[in-house]
Amino acid sequence: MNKYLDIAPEVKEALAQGRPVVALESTIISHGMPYPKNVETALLVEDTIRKNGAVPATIAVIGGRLKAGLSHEEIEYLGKAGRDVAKASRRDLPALVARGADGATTVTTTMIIAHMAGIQVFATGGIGGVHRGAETTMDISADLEELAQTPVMVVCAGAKSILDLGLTLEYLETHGVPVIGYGTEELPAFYTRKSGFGVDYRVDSPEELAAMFRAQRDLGYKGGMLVTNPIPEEYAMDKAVIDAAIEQALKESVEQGVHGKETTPFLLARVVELTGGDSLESNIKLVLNNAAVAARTACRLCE
Ligand code: PSU
Ligand code: MN
Repeated sequence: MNKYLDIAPEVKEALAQGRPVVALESTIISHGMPYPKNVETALLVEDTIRKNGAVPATIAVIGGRLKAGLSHEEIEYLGKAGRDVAKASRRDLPALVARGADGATTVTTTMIIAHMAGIQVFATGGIGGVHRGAETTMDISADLEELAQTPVMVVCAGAKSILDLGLTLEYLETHGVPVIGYGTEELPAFYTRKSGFGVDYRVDSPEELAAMFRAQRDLGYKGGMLVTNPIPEEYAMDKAVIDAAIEQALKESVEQGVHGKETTPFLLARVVELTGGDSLESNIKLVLNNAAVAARTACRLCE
């Protein structure tokens, strides 16, 4: 085991016994949602994983230790600290570890630490991708590169249209990452069920997802798999409302010169403010929906 890694006792025991475990990220807690909804959601997601037969392992960096499985107190701390906690991507782990610092893990670093711990399935809300205007800014999330090189299944609700979804799919294709639609042929766009872009394969059950992931491992691929699970119909947002909020947030980010790692948290927070919290409720529901699919798939993978 990596000398910087701490696996929570419950997670360690489940892994040793070959029982299902699902990883969860912490940037969604500290940078993706406001306090206290973020903490409530994080705990609710853990409950959902348990109700669906798996053990949750929320991942973060605390005091320079890579943590797979957090206590309620640690989740509360990350939620309360919010954007004061460093958003930790791949490039940040060496500094955080060396300095004994804290970090909220993105999809990228959650995949890295999950894989170190031996966890194969990870549930979140949305992934990072190719940003709109990337042809000049070169802002492409490290999440895509990680999906190309780390063997973890990431279950999400697609990507927000703060990104260029077409270019994000092109990037994933180039890097050999299978994009699966769960019960859909169309890539979901996070708040809405449709994006206008197709996925590579549609699957309709956790069994099928487990079979594809197993085949990917058996083929010796190094990378992971992206499962996109549409938000339940009743919680989906009106496309015109969410598109207008995203356009406004993007416009402000350009005007204010927001760039680098700040871009995504800025856009996420502005969209929540501009939609008066409706988008936050949708966000919570879709994460819970993804947690259930991830947990059921992790169960099938253990059979
Ligand atoms: N997109 C969302 N919600 C999120 C994120 C992205 O809809 O919470 C977070 C995730 O942690 C993701 C990270 O890994 O932002 C991507 O940041 P960047 O675009 O800077 O790579
Ligand atoms: Mn970026």
